[in-house]
Amino acid sequence: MINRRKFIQASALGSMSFAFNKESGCKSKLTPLKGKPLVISTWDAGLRANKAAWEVLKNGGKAIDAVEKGVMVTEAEQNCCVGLGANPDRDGFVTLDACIMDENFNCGSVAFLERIKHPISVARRVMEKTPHVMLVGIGAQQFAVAEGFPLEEQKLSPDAQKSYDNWLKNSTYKPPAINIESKQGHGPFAPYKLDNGEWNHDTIGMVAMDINGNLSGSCTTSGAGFKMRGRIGDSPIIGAGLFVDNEIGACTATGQGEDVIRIAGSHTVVELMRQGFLPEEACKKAIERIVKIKGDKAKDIQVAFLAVNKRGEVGAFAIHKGFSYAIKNGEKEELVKSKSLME
Ligand code: SD4
Repeated sequence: MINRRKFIQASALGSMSFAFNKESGCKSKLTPLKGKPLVISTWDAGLRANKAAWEVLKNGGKAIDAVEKGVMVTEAEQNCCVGLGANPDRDGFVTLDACIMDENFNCGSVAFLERIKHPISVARRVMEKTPHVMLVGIGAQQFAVAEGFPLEEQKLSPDAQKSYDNWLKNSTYKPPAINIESKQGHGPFAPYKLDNGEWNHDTIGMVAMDINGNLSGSCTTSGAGFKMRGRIGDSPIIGAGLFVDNEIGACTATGQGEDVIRIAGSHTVVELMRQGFLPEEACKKAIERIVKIKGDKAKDIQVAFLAVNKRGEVGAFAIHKGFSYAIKNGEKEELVKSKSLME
């Protein structure tokens, strides 16, 4: 346990790019990792998204460009995951949420956006071309169209149609049990295998560090399948689904958005890293906080955090097993199974 005096010391020093090292008991500088870009992202689809991000990073490009280009790959796949081919809400409409944040606390977000293929790019335009952080619904769509994004016809992917038809048989509205591997099935709030053998998930969160050691992040989702119309999760909410503090680190979240919002999840993880916790420890502490709040109900929900600190150390933690993340840097490209509190 970090004591009060040390805690205050750590917080104060944190703002000067120092952090208290809990393990060694001495303060250490969080030296930016320069010259060694890296990208991490949630779930299996992150492997392909990372490749696109890497094309930007390896050529000395900026992290903000990498995280946009990276998740655009997943948005474009349209196979019942993220993007227009995803599971619809319970009224049959696909509604999309996304946000993006750079190394200078600039951020942009869209939510409840319909018929636009790349919500992440609209979020970036909100960041760069408006005085606002967040646009939603029809206003977000109007802005996108004014910015030249084509208005697509909604057409569910075959997987999403199958999934929705199946759900309509009972139309049970039961939000819990998002993304828990042991509750697989072709139903709401549960992942299932796509024809290519990959697990379907409706969100990708990505964080990258570029050659200059600068951090940025992105997060894009169709949200929970068969959600109430108008429901928005954590993914477009800065501080919940994504947070970047370029002096300390960055974090993204996936899983049951309501419970990520409740604790301002990604911001919490970054603040824990500021106190000196390593990324995995910080993610674990945030997960423990959610589990404490949820009590018995924690067995029905999945939440996972994925974080990187300014030194380029990466860590993740989930409530349940089954969460994996993709990592790519100059040396490796792999899918890593996250640790979890529950089996
Ligand atoms: C949400 N956090 O809308 C998203 C869902 C998610 O993998 O992450 N699914 O609550």
